[in-house]
Parts: sequence; C-alpha cells; structure tokens
Amino acid sequence: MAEGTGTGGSAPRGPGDVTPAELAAMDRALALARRGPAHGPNPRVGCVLLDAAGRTLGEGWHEGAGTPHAEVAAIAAARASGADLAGATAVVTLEPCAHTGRTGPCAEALVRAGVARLVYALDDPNPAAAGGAARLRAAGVDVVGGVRAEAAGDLLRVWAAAVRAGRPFVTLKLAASLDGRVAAADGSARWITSAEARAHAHALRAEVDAIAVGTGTVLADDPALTARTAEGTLAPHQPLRVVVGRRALPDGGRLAGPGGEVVHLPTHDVDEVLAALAAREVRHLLVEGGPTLAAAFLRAGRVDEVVAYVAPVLLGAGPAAVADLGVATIGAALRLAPRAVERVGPDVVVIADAPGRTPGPADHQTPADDQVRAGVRTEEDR
Ligand code: AOF
Ligand code: ZN
Repeated sequence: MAEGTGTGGSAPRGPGDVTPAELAAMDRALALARRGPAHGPNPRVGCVLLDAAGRTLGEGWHEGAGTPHAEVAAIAAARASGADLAGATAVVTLEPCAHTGRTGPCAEALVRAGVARLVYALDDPNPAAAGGAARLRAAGVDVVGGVRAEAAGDLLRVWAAAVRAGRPFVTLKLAASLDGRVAAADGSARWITSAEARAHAHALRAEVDAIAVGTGTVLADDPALTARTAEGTLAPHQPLRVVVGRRALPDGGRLAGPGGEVVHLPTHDVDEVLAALAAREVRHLLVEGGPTLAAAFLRAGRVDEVVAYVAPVLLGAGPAAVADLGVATIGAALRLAPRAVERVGPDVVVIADAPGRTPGPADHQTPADDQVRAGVRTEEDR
C-alpha cells in the first residue's frame, strides 16, 4: 500500500498530508508497539495521541490478549494526566478495531474521546476486527492510512501472515553440519552446532506460540522443548509443546517436566495440525524436527520461513536435516529466498523465506511413524 492511501473508502491522500509531528509520533508508536510480546494471539500495536499543536497527550501499547488495546491504553494515559482529548489526533500503528472481542471497539472509544483525526499505518487484516477506519470516517473523523505502512508491516509480518492465511505462520528450524547432517552414522549428535547457536534458537523458542516435533523425536530423544535463558533457567514465556504422530507418548520423560502445555496431535496431516493450532489461536509455530516432520511441512507447502543453523563440521555420513521431499531432479529443488545471513559464534544462521508452493496429492500425509528415524533429536535438547 502506498503511503497515505488507506482503505475504507477515502480518496487517496499524499504523504504531504501528514505533518512532521505525526510522522515522528508514528515512529514513536512503532517503538512503543515493540514493547509488547512477540508471541500471543494479538498484534503488537502502539498509539500516540497528539494535540492540535503536535504535542503528545498520551501514549499506549498493547501488552497481550485480554489487556487493553493500544488506543484505549493511550486514552487512559492521557486522561490520567488530565488531558482534554477533544480535537486530538490519534496516531496508531494498526487500524483501530471496530469489534468487541476480549475488549471493546477502539473506533468507538476514539470517537467518544472526541478524537478529530486518525493517522494509522496498516489496515487490519483481521476480518473480525477491521472497519475501524470507515467507522471513524463516518463519524466525521479525518482519516489517513498507510503512514509508515512498511515498517508496521515488518513489525507485524508473522501475525499478519497468520491472520491472512487463517493458520499459524510456520518457521522451520534446522541445525546441521556443513554437509547438511543432523547426526553421525551411529546416531550420535552432541553437539553439532555451537552453544551460541543453541542460545539463539532458545531465544526464537521464547518468541513463538508453539513448538512442534514428531513422535519419533520424542521417543528417540526425550526432548524438553522448553525455552531457556542463557543461564539455563526457563524463559518467562513457554510455548505450547506439540507432538505430531500416531504413536503413544511415553509416560514421564522430560515432556512431563516444567514447560508449556503438551499437546499430542495423533495425525500425519499437516493441515490438521495447523487447524488444531489455529483453533487455539497459535499465530507462530516453530517446527523443529525431526527430518520427517520437516519434510512433511515442506511437502505440504506449509513452511513460511526457514531458520537454518549451519556448523563448520563435516560428517560425511548420517541422516540429513530434511527427509525426502520428492525432488527427483534439480529443476524441482525447493529454492528459498534468503532474508538474512548472520554469524552466531562459529556457526552461521541463514533466515530464508519459503515461497508458497502448491502441494501434490502425495504431499499431505507424513510418512508412517515407523519410518521416522531415531537419532534426530532437536539440537537444543540434547
Ligand atoms: C490488539 N491490540 O492494540 C489493537 C488490536 O480480541 P481482542 O479484543 O483482543 O481483539 C484483537 C484484535 O483487535 C486483533 O486481532 C486486531 O485485529 C485488533 N486490534 N488488537 O490486540 C491493539 N489495536
Ligand atoms: Zn482495538
């Protein structure tokens, strides 16, 4: 969306219609939004209320599902300081909601507060909540959308993609030797990637809503699937621990220990997994392995992003990070679009977007559990 062209029926407006104070307030609102949690069903949103002279009357951000939305938090902060909001401008990183969800509609709250102008970044992709811009316009508020839309889109990349697709955004994590292997020929695998890479992966776990592994990985490796800090303690947010596959889970084991709720999904259908998690409002799923589960998600075309840790280690034999993808010839290779390449200690992490792909008829089922190879435990849990 071009800057200054919101939806909701307005005539396009140019960026010149936005004052420098409003642009600065939007940058501030984006910074406020980042204070919210990356995980959870709701987006990170920030709001700044300005008076007619461009002075800040109040600021707010969203701290997670069930807490006030950014606009309502900003209105409360402004009122607490005794500010009069009549004629104020609301600068918000996301179109104000028009629905009653866990909380009431922000569009109404802004109208009631007397806000005369709305400057927002991104149209709300959530059909249940969208329509706030049109509602405010109908109430006579001057509305400009699309301001800093790219920055807001980057901030809400995962959430917005999940909401648009109606399923969790899927990050596939791989951790392998330079020759793409996750264990040696005898199954031993401790440690291929470095402590730094493992810490990086734990930080990723602390940002997602759920982690998935196959039953084969649980049976072979007894992983804890927790997000841990650099000191080895549990991170404050623990993702759901999802185990995919029909075999029964063993009693006890590290999954019975402290961590997120354990959800066993006795299916081989990737879309069933995603639907079950969407019903629990999971927006971001981290698929950690083993190779069979990784291949199943890739074959189904349900991987949005790959985070691959590659260690300068050569094994020459042993299982590969991803099982058979049905790629028979080089032209059929699954090519990713790298977004970032970073050094992590002695290792490298490649973060790449996976292009959407139309799965073939054989691609929706994961292979039978007994084809799942042992010795493919997720690197952080060894
Ligand atoms: C937020 N925080 O600051 C804004 C949101 O069920 P609810 O009431 O929590 O509503 C969640 C939806 O509201 C969310 O999906 C998004 O579309 C909209 N705006 N949500 O959590 C906010 N402004
Ligand atoms: Zn709202």
